[in-house]
Amino acid sequence: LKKVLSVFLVAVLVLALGVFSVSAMEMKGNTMVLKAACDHPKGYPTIIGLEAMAEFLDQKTDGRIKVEIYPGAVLGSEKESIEQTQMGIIDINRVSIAPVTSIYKPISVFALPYIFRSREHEFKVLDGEIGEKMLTDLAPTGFVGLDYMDSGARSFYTVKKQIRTPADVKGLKVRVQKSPVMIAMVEALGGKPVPMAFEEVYTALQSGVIDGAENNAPSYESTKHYEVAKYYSLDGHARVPEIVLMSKLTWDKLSAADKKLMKEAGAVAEKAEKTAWLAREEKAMEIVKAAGCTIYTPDPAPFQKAMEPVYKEYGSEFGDLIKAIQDVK
Ligand code: BDP
Repeated sequence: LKKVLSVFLVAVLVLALGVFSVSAMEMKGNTMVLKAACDHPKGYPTIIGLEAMAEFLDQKTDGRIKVEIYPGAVLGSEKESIEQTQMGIIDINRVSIAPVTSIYKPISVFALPYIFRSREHEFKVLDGEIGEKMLTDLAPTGFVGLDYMDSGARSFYTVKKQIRTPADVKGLKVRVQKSPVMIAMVEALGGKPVPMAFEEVYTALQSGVIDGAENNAPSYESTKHYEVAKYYSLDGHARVPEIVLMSKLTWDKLSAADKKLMKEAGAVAEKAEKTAWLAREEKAMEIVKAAGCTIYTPDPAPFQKAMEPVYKEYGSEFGDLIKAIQDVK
């Protein structure tokens, strides 16, 4: 009976998926309307990137392809929005690659602590062969990657005391993205990782549910987390890139010419975002300093050393890929 039941359940699921997998892509006459999600507010670099993409497509197609941008996680928190993109409910989604790691494990290599030596190294890898291959390798999981975006480096911020060495992380409840590699990173430092949606972090810091979190300066600033967690330590433990995903269900409906255009639009978005990023990083640091936050730049070496268990874990599966990234000069 159990077997019959499970076969029945699978059948229902398959049917349900078939019904709900209608893509969000909407045709209004000859106009194709694509829904694009992002969890940042208007004015944030990632939104500027998506706007550049929308404008490029509008111009190149004389208004035949329109991208409607939904900022501020209005279509759902990042992890859930990624699942909606898989199902074709969202056409385009700008997300951090951290939560994508739980759907497509190999992409974890880009979220490994200190995997990239610098911004230059990061984008040499991402815009080169390794990064391009990853964008298309995602396809069986339901996405096509259009491009990457800059997200600087993530660092810890805390409510009560400054983190100066890995020992200071010990025992702290640190919010992380919903991503196994980010969980492993905090565990390696002896902290207690608390996976949580981005939108919930402010209240969690304020109420003491967590002792700290980690992010780049523009996110630390735009979310106002700096108001409740005043100690920012620039350990720069991970340069986790952003990625622009397109639902494979939407992608498959595009003509070959439109697919090509979409990839070009991805490159346009990446370029616009990267320019906006550098300016925003500087501005964010000015704002948090002016607000009285204590900024400390620790020696990254002991942090990097403490991450060895993470490399041991991921190295057993993705050792070749990790080496290939490190070998990019
Ligand atoms: C920001 C990313 C955003 C993530 C957020 C987070 O741009 O996509 O949702 O971090 O920590 O840097 O969840």
